[in-house]
Amino acid sequence: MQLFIASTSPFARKARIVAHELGLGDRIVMIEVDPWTDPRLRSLNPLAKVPTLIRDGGEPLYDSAVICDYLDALAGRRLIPQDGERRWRALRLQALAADACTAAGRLFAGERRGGEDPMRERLLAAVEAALDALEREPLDDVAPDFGDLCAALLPGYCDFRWPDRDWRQGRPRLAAFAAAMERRTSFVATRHRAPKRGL
Ligand SMILES: N[C@@H](CCC(=O)N[C@@H](CS)C(=O)NCC(=O)O)C(=O)O
Repeated sequence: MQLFIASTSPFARKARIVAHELGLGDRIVMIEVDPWTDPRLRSLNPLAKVPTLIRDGGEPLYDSAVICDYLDALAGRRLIPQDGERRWRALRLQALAADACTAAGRLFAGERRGGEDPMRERLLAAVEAALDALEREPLDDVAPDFGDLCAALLPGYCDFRWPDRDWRQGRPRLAAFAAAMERRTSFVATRHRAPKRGL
């Protein structure tokens, strides 16, 4: 299988972390691209977004949550709880972290462009409220499921985009959780970084 990724993308990082946690890393070739310019991506995924998973003998899969669901099924259902309240918790945390990362990405892009961003206050409110919600959430850094893994993506992405902004202030439980998660092999191996030269 091939996974089209970008090193700056929290959605690609989610799929990579899940592959790693499931022990599927060796079966997936990572292809780092710039989704805005890569000539192959739109023919594989009409949205031209990362992550996109090319399966052996199947339609490409896209949207990080769908890719994670597929990988979890391939590995024998180990990370996404299949029923009960734990399932809704995991899917809710996935949705919270994904949309908050989308808001954070738009916020960052607006700051980089400069000038007035009419959406700034709303995006900032979404990121701050999501971090507050994660502070209140009982999160598991010992035997994390899909929801816990996703929850750790937002603090990691904030650290990458705004290394000088202290989201930890007033959020000691989330800070401790994020620190523990960033020590996991799957998180160390997928840490955000600037794109490779030429991308
Ligand atoms: N809902 C998608 C979001 C993926 C996404 O927005 N990826 C960004 C990188 S962080 C991208 O590829 N952007 C290129 C574009 O929007 O054209 C997912 O979860 O996979």
